[in-house]
Amino acid sequence: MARWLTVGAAQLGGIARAETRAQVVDRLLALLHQAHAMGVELVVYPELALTTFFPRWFMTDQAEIDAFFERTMPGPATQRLFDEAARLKIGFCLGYAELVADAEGEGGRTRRYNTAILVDRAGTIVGRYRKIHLPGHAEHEPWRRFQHLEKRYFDVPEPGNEGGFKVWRAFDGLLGLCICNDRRWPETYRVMGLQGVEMVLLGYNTPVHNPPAPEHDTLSLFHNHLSMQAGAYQNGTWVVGVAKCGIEEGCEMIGGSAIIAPSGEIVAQCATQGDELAVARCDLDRCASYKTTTFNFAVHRQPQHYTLITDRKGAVPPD
Ligand code: ING
Repeated sequence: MARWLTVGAAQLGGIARAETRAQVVDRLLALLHQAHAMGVELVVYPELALTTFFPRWFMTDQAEIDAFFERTMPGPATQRLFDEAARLKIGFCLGYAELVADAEGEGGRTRRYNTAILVDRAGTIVGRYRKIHLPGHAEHEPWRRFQHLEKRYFDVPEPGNEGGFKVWRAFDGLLGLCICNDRRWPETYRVMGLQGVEMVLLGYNTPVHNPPAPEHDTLSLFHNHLSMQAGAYQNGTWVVGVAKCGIEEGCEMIGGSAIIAPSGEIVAQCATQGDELAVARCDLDRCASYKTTTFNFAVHRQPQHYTLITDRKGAVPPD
């Protein structure tokens, strides 16, 4: 018995600041058509796939910042992506900057999220995730070769109906979403693992150079795969990680988009730094081999010994 899902990792090369949404959507559609030619049923696009990675710049004019955000999804620029995907009966995952006026559950305040959606093969949004682990910093730090101001431009969602690592029944399986820095934190996968996740979809924009820790730069691709492969294996789930990469406005970002099996093995990978589709036929039933044995959570976990994980934020060494 197998539950096959043919997945396409739709990697993007750099998006120039001046590139219009229409030009970007043309690139997304080109990858969608490649996917259709290969029998792909689900296409995964990167984080913030509609614009350049704008948190690399310090901006103070809110109108300039908000130009990078979407107020509706689908919106004027993305409607044709939804229409074509539905026509071809291909689902997709798309990362974008989401501006929510009078957000419910947020006391009516305007909120700005780093968001990803899951769209089914009929073109319906069946899942939405707002990035929880926002890396970087909130104030201008001119010592850096480039900024990483996600903590300035995005809000962390409140826990509740919209906030959190969720898993949805879709594509005849259990699919979850996360975004970029989330993939480095084991809690991300485990919270979804505790909901039975069979495939985690994520996009990332990861500079090769990390200003606070340049000694990590040569390991950036290794850390990328290490994090996703560990998350996959330790939770018996597929992981699809898709890069926005290459040189984007002078900033070099890693590629390495990969489709990873519940075994932790990379079964497909992009090999360029540009727009490229990597495809794999994924049997969702392969998750059971791990979820019912080594990582049978109900049998083996001992949460009474894990309380520090939720009770404590920063590390506190013994006296
Ligand atoms: N980007 C990076 C990421 O987590 C980063 C930020 C780079 C953190 C290198 C640590 C080291 O992949 C985003 N957008 O989260």
